[in-house]
Amino acid sequence: MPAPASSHIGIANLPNQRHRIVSRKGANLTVMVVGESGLGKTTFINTLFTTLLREYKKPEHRFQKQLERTVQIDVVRAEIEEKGFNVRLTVIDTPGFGDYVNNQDCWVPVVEFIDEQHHNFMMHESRAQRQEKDDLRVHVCLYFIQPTGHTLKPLDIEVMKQLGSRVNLIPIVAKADTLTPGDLAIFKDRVRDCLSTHNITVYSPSVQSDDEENTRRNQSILSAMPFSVIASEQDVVVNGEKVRGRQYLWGVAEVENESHCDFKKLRNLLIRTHMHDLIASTEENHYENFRITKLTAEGRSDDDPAMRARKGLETKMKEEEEALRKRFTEQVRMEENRFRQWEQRLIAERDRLNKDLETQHKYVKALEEELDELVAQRRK
Ligand SMILES: Nc1nc2c(ncn2[C@@H]2O[C@H](COP(=O)(O)OP(=O)(O)OP(=O)(O)O)[C@@H](O)[C@H]2O)c(=O)[nH]1
Ligand SMILES: [Mg+2]
Repeated sequence: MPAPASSHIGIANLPNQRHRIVSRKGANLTVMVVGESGLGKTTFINTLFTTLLREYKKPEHRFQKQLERTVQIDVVRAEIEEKGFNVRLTVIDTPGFGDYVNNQDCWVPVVEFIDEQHHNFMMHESRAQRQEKDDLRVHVCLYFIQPTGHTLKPLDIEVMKQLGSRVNLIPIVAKADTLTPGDLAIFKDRVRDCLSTHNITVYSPSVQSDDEENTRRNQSILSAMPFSVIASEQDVVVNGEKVRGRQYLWGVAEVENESHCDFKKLRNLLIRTHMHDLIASTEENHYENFRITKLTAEGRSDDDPAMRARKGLETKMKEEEEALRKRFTEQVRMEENRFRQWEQRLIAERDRLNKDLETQHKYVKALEEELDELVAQRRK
């Protein structure tokens, strides 16, 4: 039986989060969904919002008879509030990969989006006058995996490598209702093995609770990774109760039933148990890594005078190089002009000589004719 939507959220349900975020302003959490096309990313977002907010209304453009492919990055927002504690939840839906002969670089726009948010925030931070800014730095990226029953595809491995080094990455087994419980457990094991073989960094929380009960619960949540999910836009009736699920001839696959999938565990992790850690680790690790890499690449490091001196030297060298390049180009241009004039003089000279030759030719021909005539007269 699903719990009432409002009971999931709230200050009372934030046991192991540091209290810094539990301010009057509340918290902003940005979640991104990524993965192959048709794995149920958009359906998952709608399911998440509907199970969080009883009154959730889908954005206008999402009302369609049938879900269409997501064709551009789409931002969906909702504010969850209880007892003065607000979670402003932003979910970024991305177009699915696939259907192309070459999917090699299909992840580039997603990675660019993540980097761009870090970049925008960095620019905003460095301004003297900072106004309230729409901060879309991604706190957690849910990567949807096709429930093939085998293992990860090379494309999944490549994309997750890129994502894992930038954001808190959580792998998700999509459409869990299409695998039997036994096959799902084997598939999860294979995915875990594959992730560790390829050194893919997945989210692992840095918080250690003093409370033994919380630590045990955290461990049990994380051991469910990769989380299996079932998403659905429909309510179905189970034992006279309306629940979110997918109706089959054999029965119902329930979204919020923990023996059917890990949707509830995942939602708890995102909104309740690990929200603060996701936000803090994005700030402290991922954003910081981005900032340092960016500044170092630009040859600037806040506290390194040697780096500053190197940057000055590099700028000077660049200026000198530019001046040299200009001088060289100018010289080449002048030489070219000189050569062209000389070439033109040569052509004129050649034409004059050709004309002379022609005149001489005609003169010789006339003399020959005259000679022939004289010889003929003599014979007569
Ligand atoms: N069996 C099953 N089908 C699902 C599940 N979630 C979504 N679907 C169906 O899968 C189809 C594709 O769902 P979408 O949500 O559009 O998939 P998407 O990942 O957003 O696809 P793109 O926008 O193309 O990337 C729809 O027909 C959904 O009803 C699920 O958990 N199980
Ligand atoms: Mg979609």
